[in-house]
Amino acid sequence: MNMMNDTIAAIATANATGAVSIIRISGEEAILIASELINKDLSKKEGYTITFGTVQEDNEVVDEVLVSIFRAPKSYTGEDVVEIGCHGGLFITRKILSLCLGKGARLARRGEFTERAFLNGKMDLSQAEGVNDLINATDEVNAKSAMHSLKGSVSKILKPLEEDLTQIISNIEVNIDYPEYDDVHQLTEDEILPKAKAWLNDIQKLIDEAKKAVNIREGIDTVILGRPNVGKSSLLNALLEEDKAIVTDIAGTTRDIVEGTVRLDGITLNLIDTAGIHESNDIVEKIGIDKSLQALEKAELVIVVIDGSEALTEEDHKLLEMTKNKNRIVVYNKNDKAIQHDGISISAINGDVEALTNAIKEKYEKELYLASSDTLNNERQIGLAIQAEQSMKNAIRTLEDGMELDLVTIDLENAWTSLKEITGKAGKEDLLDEIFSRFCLGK
Ligand SMILES: Nc1nc2c(ncn2[C@@H]2O[C@H](COP(=O)(O)OP(=O)(O)OP(=O)(O)O)[C@@H](O)[C@H]2O)c(=O)[nH]1
Ligand SMILES: [Mg+2]
Repeated sequence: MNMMNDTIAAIATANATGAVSIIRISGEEAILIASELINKDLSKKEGYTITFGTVQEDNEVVDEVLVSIFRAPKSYTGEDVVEIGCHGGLFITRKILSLCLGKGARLARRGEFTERAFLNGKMDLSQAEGVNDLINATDEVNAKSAMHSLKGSVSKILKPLEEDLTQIISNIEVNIDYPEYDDVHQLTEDEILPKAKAWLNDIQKLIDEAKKAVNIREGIDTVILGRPNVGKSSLLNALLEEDKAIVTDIAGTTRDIVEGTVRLDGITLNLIDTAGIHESNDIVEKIGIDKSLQALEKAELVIVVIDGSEALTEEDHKLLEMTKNKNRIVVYNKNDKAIQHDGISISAINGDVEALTNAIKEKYEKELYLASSDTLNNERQIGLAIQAEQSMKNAIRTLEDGMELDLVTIDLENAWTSLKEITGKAGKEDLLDEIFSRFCLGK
């Protein structure tokens, strides 16, 4: 906690020219430093006030500024915080920061303001991650889920489970350590086992939902597959609304993999257009086809494109057979000159792909709902939930084997610790460093 006695400063706004910039100072000396900077006594100013002032250096005016004061503990970090709003030129902003440093502030490390907020109990770890996610959110679903976690949704969903566990663990501890207390209920294996199974179920549901939510936010790896010339690249271009892949009427146009990202109402697809699959003797094309097949292996969603203007060929049937156990959507393209087929029919060349995008949205409706509701939010949180799941499985096994209750508590405590670490309450310092180092300076 020693580090926290010093006063830190950083530019809180983007490293770019704008109308205004903000320099943020936090710590015991924040108000003193700002007072010296603008030659005004701010020591009596209350929190949530704004003061106009002039920054001077060697009797020259550097800038006119607005100084916002937040007094501990009612501030972002929980310490005294001053935000100096100056004109947004890079030179001016850096100048004022360096004047603050000259008056005794230390340059903040990346994410140090948020780290202090966490250490001062202003937010838990999942909320701090929410700050980072919100800053980096590129669409509404991401921003919404970041805002949820910023508001403490993660600790909220974990709370009932944690409380239940805490209660049972402490009950067992009392039973073991103070057998003479007969006013405390004596728990038995038979009572704990169904509870442990229910907890395991809760944890697994959390993991499952979170994985789906994270996946949909980060992007579903989607491969566009089909024999040559059916319109795969045309479909990629139609979905991306740009001419990214080369389209010609020559079979075997696409040889390398072409990628692009598309967002459909919050569902992100990482699209891969591939070489048309068929028997080929061309060396380059063969390599391309191998790449297509590798992409197929890894894909979470496969869009199988069929030329709807022709009858299905043997190659189409092979591809349908090859992908039948995959999560797939079959589309009939070229419906502008089509023989009618049952199923999803599109015209990539005319940008008429709504039947497909609707099918995708329908397929991921539940996940999309999860992605914008309260779930665990990232790989770190999910990883800890998986540890808790493992510990809970161990607890169940120990119970079923009829082992002593004190052995069961070890597993239950491990599960509890893992869950607590999600919000950082059982925190490890090195872990904190890693998370906070991902923050932007001044946040
Ligand atoms: N009429 C019609 N023609 C289409 C449509 N989509 C694609 N085409 C035509 O089909 C031909 C092949 O299109 P591509 O998008 O290059 O097909 P591909 O599946 O990527 O082909 P390869 O890369 O060779 O495997 C081109 O001449 C396109 O103009 C469509 O919706 N309607
Ligand atoms: Mg192509």
